[in-house]
Amino acid sequence: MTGEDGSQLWLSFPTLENFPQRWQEQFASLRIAGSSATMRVVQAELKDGLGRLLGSEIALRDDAGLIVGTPSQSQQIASLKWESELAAQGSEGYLIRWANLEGRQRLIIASQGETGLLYGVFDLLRHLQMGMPLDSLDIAERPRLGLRMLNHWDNLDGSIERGYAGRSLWKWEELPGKIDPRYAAYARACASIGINATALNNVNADPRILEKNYLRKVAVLADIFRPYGLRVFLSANFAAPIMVGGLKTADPLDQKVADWWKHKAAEIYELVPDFGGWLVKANSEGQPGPQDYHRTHADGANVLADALQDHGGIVIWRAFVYDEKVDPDRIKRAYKEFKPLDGKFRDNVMVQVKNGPLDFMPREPFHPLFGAMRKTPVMAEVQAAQEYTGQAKHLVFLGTMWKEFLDSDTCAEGEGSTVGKVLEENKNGGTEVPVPVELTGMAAVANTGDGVNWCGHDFSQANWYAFGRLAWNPDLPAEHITEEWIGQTFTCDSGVLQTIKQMMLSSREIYVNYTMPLGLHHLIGGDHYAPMPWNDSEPRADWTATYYHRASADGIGVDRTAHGDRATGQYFPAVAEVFDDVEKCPENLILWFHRLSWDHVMRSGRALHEELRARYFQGAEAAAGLEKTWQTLKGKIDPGRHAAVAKRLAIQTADSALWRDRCVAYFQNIYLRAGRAAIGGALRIN
Ligand code: GCW
Repeated sequence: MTGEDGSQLWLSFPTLENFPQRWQEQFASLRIAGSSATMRVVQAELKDGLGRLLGSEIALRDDAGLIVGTPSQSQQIASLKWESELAAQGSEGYLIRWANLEGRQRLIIASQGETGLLYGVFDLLRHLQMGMPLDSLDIAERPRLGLRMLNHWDNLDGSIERGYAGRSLWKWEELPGKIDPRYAAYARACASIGINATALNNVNADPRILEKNYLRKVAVLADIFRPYGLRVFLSANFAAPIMVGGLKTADPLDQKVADWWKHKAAEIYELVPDFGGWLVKANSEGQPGPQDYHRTHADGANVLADALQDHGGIVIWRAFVYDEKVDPDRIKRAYKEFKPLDGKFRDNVMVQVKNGPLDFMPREPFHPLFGAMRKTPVMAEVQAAQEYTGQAKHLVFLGTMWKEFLDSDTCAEGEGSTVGKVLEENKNGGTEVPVPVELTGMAAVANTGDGVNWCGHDFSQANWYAFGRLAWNPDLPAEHITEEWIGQTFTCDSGVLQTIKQMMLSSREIYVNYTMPLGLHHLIGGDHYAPMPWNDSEPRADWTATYYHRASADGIGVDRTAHGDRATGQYFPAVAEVFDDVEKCPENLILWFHRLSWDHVMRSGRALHEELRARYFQGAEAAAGLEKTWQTLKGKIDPGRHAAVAKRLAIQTADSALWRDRCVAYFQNIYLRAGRAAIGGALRIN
């Protein structure tokens, strides 16, 4: 029971009980080759982490039981001749193995790169803490995706768009002079789960971030993050050449504009030599973009990419667009705009696509652009910030949702082309890309803030954690991730761990049930938190709720099948066929793709209107169940965090009941009106 205020995240390393003496001796001494900034971090983390786990001081000795290094730094490691295996793991991957060196069994952490060593260190610490077997330790790990990135929607004034955990971690007004200890703590937390990139500012970008005085502040953060293998990206406002550059246009085909971006890139690289590149939201929700000049998204991305090319930077261009002119159905628009641009982007452009075609709903089908962009590297964007999933007031573990997404079969190349696999393929079709990262990746909208426990809800930390682990390996089971997180965050006591694990694993489905079951979506209003299924007046139709559910006397849902607006046709045929067929379509997405009558018989045998009602009741009851279950853990979790979580669970119980009552009343009212109309009709016929 440690980390009472949650500030230590999953990194509190409480002393291991009953740790066998022979292991105690094995890990009591350490030898680390190299003295770079990263190696200093490697050493500090091992000394500190092991020291806490073992409850004793760790000595640095030549004849140590644990040896850490790259073959180029350490003769001992070079002598093992693991080069080809290390090459296979890459500079961020590592081996952890036993080896007999100079007459003694030693545990080795080896990598080609120093960041790989750091990742190996955190893996070993996790292993020890989880009480995993040590005799047979033989780990070969490498990240499956090149970019494992957080996107902060943090504004320069310290506020956070869709932030639910306090104000921004970045104290722009204090930088570059004053350094908050949280900066290094943040980089460390990211490194502990393999996150290697961070975009510091909101995609609704204030162009001033590109001005010299801000770049100097950015450079300080980049310097702090670098030893942890964390590279900085910035969100760029497409109209920056006008807004901070004094030009009259931001037309991407204008030479002066191209030159402006080139100069800007050069200026940034002088301050931040390993700058990652620009993340861009363009022609979306009022943001400027190339279409303002009748140019395409590719034209826009390419002018920025050209500016970064010589420096090894990349452009991450978001596909979150939904121009009303493109299609009456919002969910079809991004595909229609981006699919024709496949092959038209520079080699150092990645297109970033949200997991679903709408907007981070509690459940969506995967976005049809996954698997469809054959010649463009596509990066996935998920949202750790719980904008539509309870805003850090509700316990919703998103690992299961992201697994569902990553495991979805796109059928792009026959069965088994899951989103995870599609993300892993390096799509730069044979061309040698002169960028320092593999152009594959996944980003999460960050859920961090400056509150004590970083994420608002103690359980929201698990979403940050799960994102890092899944971006490292999309095949990791959600169960495994929850065990790791609980074990490191709360306790390895198996009874408590299993109880919390069940709460976490069921939480997303519970949330779906009491908010938007059966494929319903966007039943919200302004703040995206409270239920508002009746919401029919917003500045845009596609911001209302009624635009999506279309509930009326004759039924509910939108027909997006081949008989309807043909959204299903954006998927590969094998997938489209399933979604099209009301019998085969997964019931949890049925009202996403189908319009059904209220009497439609569901798989349970119940009529749709009954099923809907039952789901809402089930969901709210299960939410109350989470609260009750947590009460059984009183005394087994430290009191501070137990009370904090209990408080939020009480809010969740109350708000889930509100969701249930409002939605059931609203839909029932429409259904009952339908019933009355039917009776009325029948009477008339008679
Ligand atoms: O989910 C929506 C949010 C906006 C956000 C936008 C986006 C940053 O409501 O706040 O803007 O998505 O992803 O660009």
